[in-house]
Amino acid sequence: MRMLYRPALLVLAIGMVASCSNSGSTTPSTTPTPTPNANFAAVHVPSSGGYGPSSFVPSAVTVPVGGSVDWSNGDSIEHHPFANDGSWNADLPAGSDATVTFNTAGTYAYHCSIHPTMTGTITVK
Ligand SMILES: [Cu+2]
Repeated sequence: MRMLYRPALLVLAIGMVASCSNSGSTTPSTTPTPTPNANFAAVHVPSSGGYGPSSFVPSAVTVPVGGSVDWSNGDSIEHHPFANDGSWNADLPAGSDATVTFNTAGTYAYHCSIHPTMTGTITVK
């Protein structure tokens, strides 16, 4: 019995040494930093925004040609970003997101078609 017992102890000891050296050489894991996406701009509609000119936050954003703007509606009612020139619009029910991609350079003033006093500007260049 004694001859069988010793090899088992030796295996256990080697295993402990191996796990110690492994943990000692492991580099600490880091949380990946989100890569800023220059092709994307986020606009938030807060609750109780007052439905005025500062209800789209931020009210002015810039994206490159081919970039997108994503509106997120944190309000409890629907909003509807709508280009003043009628070239695009975004359905934005309460609690939802909507994305519009801009493939033509220009400055696009917009408003909420439900609350026309909510205004903003998208610059595409
Ligand atoms: Cu609105």
